Amino acid sequence: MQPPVKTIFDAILDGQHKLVEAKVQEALDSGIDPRVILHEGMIAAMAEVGRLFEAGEYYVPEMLIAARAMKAGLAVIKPRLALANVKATGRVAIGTVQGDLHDIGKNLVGMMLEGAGFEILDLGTDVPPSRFVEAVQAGGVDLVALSALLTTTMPSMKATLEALKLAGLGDKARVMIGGAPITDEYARQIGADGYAPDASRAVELAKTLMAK
Ligand code: B1M
Repeated sequence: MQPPVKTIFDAILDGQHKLVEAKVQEALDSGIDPRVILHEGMIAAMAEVGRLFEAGEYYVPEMLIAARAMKAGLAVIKPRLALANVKATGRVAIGTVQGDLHDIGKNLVGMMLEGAGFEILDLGTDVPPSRFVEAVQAGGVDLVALSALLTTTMPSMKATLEALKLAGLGDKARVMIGGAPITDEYARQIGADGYAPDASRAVELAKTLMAK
């Protein structure tokens, strides 16, 4: 790992949000590819936080301050992920499903979609199925994007799909899903229109679904 990227990785692990902000800016200014900073420095650090949590070395407070540091870095890198003057290719209602408070992956997917020209309606975290239904009912939503990070909240995705169908909106908007515990097989099982394992592939998937 290049030294500036390693500094960002370490600063996220330590939860030093001000340092992360400064170091991400410095790395961008020095010409390091934003994708390298994002994947090798920032996303890798969050995976390490998860490993330390599982190993009993980190607890929820450490996860929280690491998440705050990650978000500080994402805010700096966001303009570099977004392309200027791209014509909107569709409107996406995105949210983390009911019971789930993890929003970093969802935010990253939202940012990348925005960068690809999609208009984003961010419904936040812990979003009940009824809120997705309302968003589609209000009109103008082409895609519904559901994120879940907990195995225990995966069923909220199924509940959201069912609620959309029950409201007669099954054909109004396509539904894509993702998040660490989600698989292609699960997407098929619950009848989602597609699954993407990461933010870049979420953009590809969104474009494919829009073209259908
Ligand atoms: Co939590 N947490 N957490 N956590 N947390 C995980 C998810 C966990 C895997 C950690 C572990 O044990 N190793 C574990 C889940 C285990 C499981 O279900 N199998 C876990 C747990 C157990 C919990 C609590 C239950 C802990 C507790 O209270 N005892 C609790 C639950 C709270 C709740 O949601 N109700 C909890 C709480 C928290 C914090 C609040 C402290 C914090 C979240 C802060 C925040 O998000 N604002 C937190 C964090 C930070 C994590 C880890 C460490 C990091 C998550 C993250 O941000 N990753 C995580 C461990 C891990 O993931 N290895 C963990 C970085 C992010 C860029 O990746 O979100 O995976 P990710 O998103 C990726 C892809 O998944 C994909 O693209 C993104 C970019 O490439 N993607 C999509 C995501 N959504 C998508 C949607 C798409 C397409 C792709 O289309 C729509």
